[in-house]
Amino acid sequence: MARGSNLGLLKEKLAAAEAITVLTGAGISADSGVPTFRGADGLWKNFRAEDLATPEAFERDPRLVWEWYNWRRELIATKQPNDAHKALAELERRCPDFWLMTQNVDGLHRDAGSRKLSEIHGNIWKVRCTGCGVVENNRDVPIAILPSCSRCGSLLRPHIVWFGESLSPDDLDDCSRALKHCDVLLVIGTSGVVYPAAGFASVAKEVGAFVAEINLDPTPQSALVDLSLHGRAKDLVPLLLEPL
Ligand code: BV8
Ligand code: ZN
Repeated sequence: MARGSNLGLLKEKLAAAEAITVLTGAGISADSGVPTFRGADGLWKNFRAEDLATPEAFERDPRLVWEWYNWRRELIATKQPNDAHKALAELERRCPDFWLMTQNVDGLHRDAGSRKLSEIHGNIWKVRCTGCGVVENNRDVPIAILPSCSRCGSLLRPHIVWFGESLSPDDLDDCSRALKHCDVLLVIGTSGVVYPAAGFASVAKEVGAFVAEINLDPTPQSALVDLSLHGRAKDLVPLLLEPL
């Protein structure tokens, strides 16, 4: 089907939907200048996830891991939400039953005004104490390495879900609820390979939701979804808000 008719169909489905759920990945922030993970210039081309984004890596070399996060903090601090982030914040305002699940840790959805939001892999602007577990906002750029907890003195870590770690039970509950009762699931700018988020489209399909993907390229999820729109998120997502 041509893009025009696909776009029209998706707009009709959104207009008729009572509940809309959205899953985003690094592709939506690529248009703001934040690097993706698996693209040609993706972070995992130059860095090994095992060396930087696992609890074992942090135990082995917390300084190296913090240096990598400081580099990303410096980069993300200069970035702004783009038209796709803003359009999703507007969709939330228009749809009373809305939930946004993001794998991104950059905080740009919140900066754009989204509030009905699960940041399922955490947030780069939060730190967590490895001793007492307290979570605090921290926007220092760069953060002083090695940072320590003001309450108990233990080492602080990024409040980010690394490979091999479980997502928060509250986030999983919120996502499960949003997936199991939505009429439409939009999957935007994710390669769809990291679990559990990679399984979200199947959950929504099983309950009969209409599932649409917006991505530059086909993904492993493309065969499963009802409709794919190919292009930049910042160009396509705002079109969903235009009148039918
Ligand atoms: C867990 C944090 C239970 C770092 C991240 C074998 C089989 C199945 C599963 C597993 C397995 N082995 C291990 C697992 C589990 C593992 C997993 O899924 N591994 C995969 C890789 C095989 N998952 C976990 O460990 C998760 N926890 O399962 O808990 C458990 C516990 C113990 C043991 C087992 C299980 C935890 C996952 C947390 C991962 N944390 N990183 C950080 O950010 O600091 S993952 C990393 O990938 C990022 O967080 C990122 O958000 C996420 C997903 O990537 P994407 O967002 O999709 O980005 P990507 O670059 O891949 O794709 C970008 C897309 O955008 C592309 O499709 C591109 O075409 C598109 N695009 C680009 N530009 C645009 C665009 N689209 C539109 N417009 C554009 N302009
Ligand atoms: Zn502490």
